[in-house]
Amino acid sequence: MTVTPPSASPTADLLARLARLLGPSGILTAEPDIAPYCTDWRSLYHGRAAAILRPAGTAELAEAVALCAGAGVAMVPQGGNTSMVGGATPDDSGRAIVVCLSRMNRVRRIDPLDHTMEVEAGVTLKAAQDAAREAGLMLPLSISSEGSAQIGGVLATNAGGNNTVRYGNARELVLGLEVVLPDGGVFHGLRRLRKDNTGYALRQLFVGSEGTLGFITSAILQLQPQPRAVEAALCAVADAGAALALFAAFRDHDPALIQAFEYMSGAGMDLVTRLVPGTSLPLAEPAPAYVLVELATPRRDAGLRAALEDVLAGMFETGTVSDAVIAESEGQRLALWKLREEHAEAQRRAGASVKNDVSVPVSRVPELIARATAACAALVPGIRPAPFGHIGDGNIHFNLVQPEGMDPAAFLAQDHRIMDTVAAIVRDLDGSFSAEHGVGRLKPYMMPDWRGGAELATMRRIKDAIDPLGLMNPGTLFPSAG
Ligand code: 2HG
Ligand code: ZN
Repeated sequence: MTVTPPSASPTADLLARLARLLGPSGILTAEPDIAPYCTDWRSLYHGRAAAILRPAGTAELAEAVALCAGAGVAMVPQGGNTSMVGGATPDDSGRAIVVCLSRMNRVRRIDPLDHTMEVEAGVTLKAAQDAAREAGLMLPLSISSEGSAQIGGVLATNAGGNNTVRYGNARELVLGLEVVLPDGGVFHGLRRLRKDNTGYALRQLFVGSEGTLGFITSAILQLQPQPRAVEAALCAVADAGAALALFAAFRDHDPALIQAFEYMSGAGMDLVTRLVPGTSLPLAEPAPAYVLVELATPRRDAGLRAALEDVLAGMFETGTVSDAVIAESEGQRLALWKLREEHAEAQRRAGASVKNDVSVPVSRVPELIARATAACAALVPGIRPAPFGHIGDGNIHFNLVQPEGMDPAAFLAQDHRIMDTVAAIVRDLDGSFSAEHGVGRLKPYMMPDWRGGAELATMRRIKDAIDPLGLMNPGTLFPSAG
């Protein structure tokens, strides 16, 4: 194992050189300007930084990185700052420099024949989706934080989200990448080829690297045809087993139609409708669990509505679905999605929560939810499990909200106990301790146990080869002694 020396503090001379290079809008050094970049969305981590860099382009960034690397200064890439695992928050040493690419926010090109788009890292996912839609195409990546999350962060963390069941994770959408390496060199890989079999697929190293190997500055993304029809329904079910029976029925009918298949517990839905203004349950009564299913197709005359109604009618007959509402307008479809997408926000409003972004084989989700619910209730009396998520791909957010009235800090002090309890069950079910949120600062301690031996050692060797000084996003992904 290589032991990385601690990074250096930026000197006044380095900061002055960076200021000359980037200009007044390219660097922030005043404490109040820096503060928002030093806390994560969940307020779990409160770091410090010597400066925030906001370069205007790749060449500027490359020069700035070379200066920082030459001075041995650590760099923390930060996109929309929506990490669920503290992956973009600097440590509390105050020595690191946070680098944001939000000024690099152009959609450079959309090619309607190639079905590709070239985007800069600072474009929000929502803006990229909108640009694709305006060009008559679709960027099929959808996550709750898409209004703030930026392409650079979305790719660096290999985001998953609601459409993974059909199109895969962010990784599957990346044809080409441009990356500024930790020494300021630039990897020019903005190719838009479906076939390019020329050695290691380097771009895939950076996707999911969580900012530990370099800065993703722009990407070529694979687009899809825009759907000609979309239908969504919210269905009341008894439990995750019934949700999977419904999933199987839609898949039997036509697997190519399923755009999203999301699970929500009754407890999670209750928090949303109570705590998030502008939401209400569009069913006669609350249910133990819900499914939000979306069907979509680019085919003409595909009879999507009939498909949805047929499958639901069959499921009513077997009792798998007890109630359902089909969106009758785009407004209603968005209202159904709001009930799903506000789950994280509702849980934040409910107090402290411990998140377990886990995956298991789809068939084992019911067992995961049943066992983890019982185990956590035994561990912390009054704990409020509110599992939800992407059941169609096996990724459940097994989140637990603190007991009513408990001190949030006292609850969070037990986070490892709770996470380890859930993780033990996930492991028993052949799953993963992080399905889509990554490892960040929250979960490196789990890496030796889960990815130890040759796997972690190989990751370490790759890290050492590309970032030998250990300057990129220190404290994330890798355990300190691993
Ligand atoms: C989602 O699916 C996000 O909404 C956030 O991945 C999940 O709050 C969470 O744990
Ligand atoms: Zn999710």
